[in-house]
Amino acid sequence: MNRPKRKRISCASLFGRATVALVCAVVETQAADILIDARTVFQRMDGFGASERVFDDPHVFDNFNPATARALTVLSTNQQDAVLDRLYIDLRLTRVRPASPDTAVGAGIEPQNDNTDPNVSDPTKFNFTWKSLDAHIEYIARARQRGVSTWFLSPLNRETWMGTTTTNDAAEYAEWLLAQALRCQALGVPLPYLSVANEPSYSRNTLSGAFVRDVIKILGPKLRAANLPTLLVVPDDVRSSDAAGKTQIILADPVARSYVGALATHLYDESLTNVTKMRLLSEQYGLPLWMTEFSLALAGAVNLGNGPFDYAGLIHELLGTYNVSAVDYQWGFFGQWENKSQLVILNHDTTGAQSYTGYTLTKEYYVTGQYSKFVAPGAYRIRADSTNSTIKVTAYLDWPQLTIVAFNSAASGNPAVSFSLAGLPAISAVIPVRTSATENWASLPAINVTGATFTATLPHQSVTTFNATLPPPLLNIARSNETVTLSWPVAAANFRPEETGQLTTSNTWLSVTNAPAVAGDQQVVTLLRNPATRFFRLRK
Ligand SMILES: [Ca+2]
Repeated sequence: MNRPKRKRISCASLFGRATVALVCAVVETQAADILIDARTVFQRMDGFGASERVFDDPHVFDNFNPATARALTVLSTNQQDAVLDRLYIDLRLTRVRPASPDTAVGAGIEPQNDNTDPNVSDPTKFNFTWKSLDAHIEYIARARQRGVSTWFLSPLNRETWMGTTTTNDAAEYAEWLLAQALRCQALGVPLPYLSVANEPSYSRNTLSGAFVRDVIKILGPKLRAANLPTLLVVPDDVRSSDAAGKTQIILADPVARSYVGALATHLYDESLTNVTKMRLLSEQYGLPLWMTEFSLALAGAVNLGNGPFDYAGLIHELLGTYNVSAVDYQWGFFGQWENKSQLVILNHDTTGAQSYTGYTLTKEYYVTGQYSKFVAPGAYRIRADSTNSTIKVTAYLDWPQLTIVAFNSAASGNPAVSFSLAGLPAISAVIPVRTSATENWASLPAINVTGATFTATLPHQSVTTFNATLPPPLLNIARSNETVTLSWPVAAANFRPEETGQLTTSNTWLSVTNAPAVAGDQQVVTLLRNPATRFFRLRK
C-alpha cells in the first residue's frame, strides 16, 4: 500500500542590486492510501450531543435582570426554536445533558431534608421550579420533538445538608436522585440514563467511588420498583485518570455494575492518552465509553492546538483511538462571553437593554456536523487505516449507510488521497460533504468508485465526509443432510436473521436467536434441519 510521496518544488527568484538568490522550498503534497475494511467492526455509536443551560439562565448571557431574577437578555419562543432547529435538526445532535439542578446554597430541590427516613419521600418538601429541573424537562421535550433520543441529568451540586460518608448519606442521595427521575417520568421525559454526579473529583461536589457505588446499589432497585429502566452513567468525572479509579471501585461490585449503562469522562487538564485507562475498563466490562463534556476552549490542554479544526482531530482521536461512542460538546448554545465553549453563539448588545441580536454558528459547529449529521446512534465504527498520520480517517457503517470521515490536519498542501474499500459490496459512487476554512458542509460532486477504490482531493485543514448507500446485505443459506447454515456479513452488524414456516401471512417471522459465530468476514449460524419448510430473511 505504500506509495512514494509526490513532491512539488516551489521556486522564486529574488533579485537584488548586488546579489542574486534562488530560494526553493519542498512542499509535501502528503498523498496517502486509506484502507476501509468493514470486516473489522469496533464500537456501536451512541451519538453526539451537548450540555445545556436553559435560555433564560443568567449564566448564559452573564447578565441579570433583578425584576425577573433571570437573564437580562431574552429570546422569544420563535428565536429559541430557531436555535433548537440548528442544534437538533440541522446538526442532528441526539443527546442533551442538562446542567441541573443549579443549586444556590440552601436553595436546592430539597433545601432541607424532607424527613429523617430516606425510604419515605415527602413530595411537598421538594422544589423543582425553573432551572432546578422543570425548565430542563421542558427543554428536553422540545429537543425530543426534533429527534433527540438520549438525555441524562448530571447533578452539579448536592444539597448543602447532605453527607457523603455513611450508609444513610448514600440513601439520602439516592432518594434525591430518585425524586428527580420520578419528576422527569411524571412530566413525560423518563430518563434513559442518569449520571450519579457531575465530576465527583471536583471540589464542588466531591464523592468517593465507594459512595457512588453505594448510592447506585440503593437507587437501582428503587428505579426498577418505580418501573423506570433508567441506566446509570459513571463517573462523569473531570478527567480519565480520576474517572478510572472510581470506575474500578464501582464496577467491581456486581450489583452496582448491573445498573450501569455507560462509562463517562471529561478531558480536563491532562493528556488525552489517559483516556486509555477508561477504554480498557470499557472493554473489560463491555460498557460504552462516553466523552460527556469538553470544548475547543481547552483543547490545548490535551496537546491539540486551538484552531477550529483541532476539534476535528479531537473527535477523530476519541472515536478512532479510544473507542468512545458518544461525544458531548460543553455547551450547545451559550452567550458570546463564553468563547469557544459553545457550538452556537447567542449574541447580544453589550450596552443598554442588552437585547438579543441573533446567533452565530461556529466552525466547531460545522466540524461536529461532519460527524453528527451522518453517524447516527446505532452505527458501528469499522476499520480505517491511513498511511499518512496527517490524514486522519474513521469510518462507520449503519447498513445500508456507509460513512467515511477524513480530516487533513496538515497546514499546507491539497493531496489526492486514494481510498480502498474491503469487506463491502460493490458501490458506484460516494457523495462528499466538506467543511474547510472557506466551506461549511459544502456539497461536492459525487466521486465514482471503480474496482472498490476512489480518489479524492483533501485540502489542508478540512474535514470531508463521504457517504454511500450500500445494496442490502446478502443472507446465504446452505443445506446439508442434517443442518441448515445461515451466513451474512460481519459488517452488517445491525442485522439479524429471522425465520418463518409460511410466506402467506406477513407477521409470522421469528428471530433466529442462536448466537452467531464469526468465520472470516461472515457471521454464521448452524441450525438442525427439520422436515418442515422454512424460509429465512435478514432484518435490521
Ligand atoms: Ca430526604
